[in-house]
Amino acid sequence: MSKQPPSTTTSGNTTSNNKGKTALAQNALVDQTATLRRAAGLESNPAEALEKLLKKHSGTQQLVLLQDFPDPDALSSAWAYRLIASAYNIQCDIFYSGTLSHQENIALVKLTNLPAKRWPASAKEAPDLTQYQGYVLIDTQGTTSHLTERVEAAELPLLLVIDHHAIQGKIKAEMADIRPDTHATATMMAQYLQSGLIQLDRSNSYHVKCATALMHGLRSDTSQLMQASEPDFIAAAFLSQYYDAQLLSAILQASRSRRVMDVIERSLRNRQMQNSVSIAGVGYLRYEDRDAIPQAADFLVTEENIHTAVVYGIVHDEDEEKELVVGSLRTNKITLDPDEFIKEALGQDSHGRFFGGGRSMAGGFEIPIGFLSGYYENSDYNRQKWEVFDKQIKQKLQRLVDPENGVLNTD
Ligand SMILES: [Mn+2]
Repeated sequence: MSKQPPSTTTSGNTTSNNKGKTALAQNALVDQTATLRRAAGLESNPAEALEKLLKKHSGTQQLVLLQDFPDPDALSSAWAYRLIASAYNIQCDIFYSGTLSHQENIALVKLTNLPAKRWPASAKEAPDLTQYQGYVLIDTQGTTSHLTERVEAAELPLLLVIDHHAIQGKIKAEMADIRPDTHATATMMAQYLQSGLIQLDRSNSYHVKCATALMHGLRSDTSQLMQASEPDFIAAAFLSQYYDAQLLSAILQASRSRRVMDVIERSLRNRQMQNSVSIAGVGYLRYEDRDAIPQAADFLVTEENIHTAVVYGIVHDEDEEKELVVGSLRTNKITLDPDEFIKEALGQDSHGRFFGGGRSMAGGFEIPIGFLSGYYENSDYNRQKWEVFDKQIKQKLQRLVDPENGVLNTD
């Protein structure tokens, strides 16, 4: 994405370059999606294409990879895929590399017995990759998972991608169903279920739990259905025949931990507001508390006259002695594309990989600290390091928020 010219919104010119560019970018995306779907034989019927793929790979074992810090949409969608695949005699193991840090995710996995496992960093605890004939990406295109490198190194073929994020680049998969215009992967999975690939059964508690998880995933990716569109409502209506409302409410009642509350408090104290955008750096966090960042962003975006919030902090992993800047963006502004905003604000690393991206209304980023990593109790070094990163991220974000040069339409 190139630098945007100065905004022309003040002149009342509604056909500003910004809007033109966005429309162009969207057209390009639609074209790309169409090409991908055509290539995957999805033009007419994704369910048919998936059935063909499953039949072809019947009797095999597959690895299903999720983003490093999977959310309810990813977890539930992977489970639904596993359920469908098992009907075609395919066994799936679901893995992620980070942790489940949001209390609702932990509650979801515990209460439904959701079959996803952590793939730890140490090589000796890693699964034996020779048992799998291929891997599948759900709710990600691989750019948000550190596991893709490992399975690629083991030369496992990528069989299938089911995702609703903006297209992140070329994908070499046997089948790719990527729909950036859909709000949740859970919606896509509900459509696959509805098409009859398997028959859900209300008296089967495993099916009921999976439908409940999907309902949770669908709701959480659509702000409790407030940002849902027609296909999401239809998917929710389908799931409503099978899900357990009491179980869902138990999952939703998981309370915030004290450390999450502390991070929210820091974000409130540190927030800077400009042009209806609230930006807050929250300093250092432990790896397990990383999910406090999106929760703080969820909270800041509820303030009056604020349409977008960005919260970031330095997450340090004591086991691996590595540090990362982790950030989250939340917006209520329909015309703001989080994917475009994050990519434009933060740019790419030396390998040309973006530091993050997004879906509708939300986005996230991760910037490795590399050589500067290392956390020292109460040291000056920690403070200086934080100040440098804090300042640099603010500069980059504020450049876009600035009405003179920004890509944000402030009307
Ligand atoms: Mn999702």
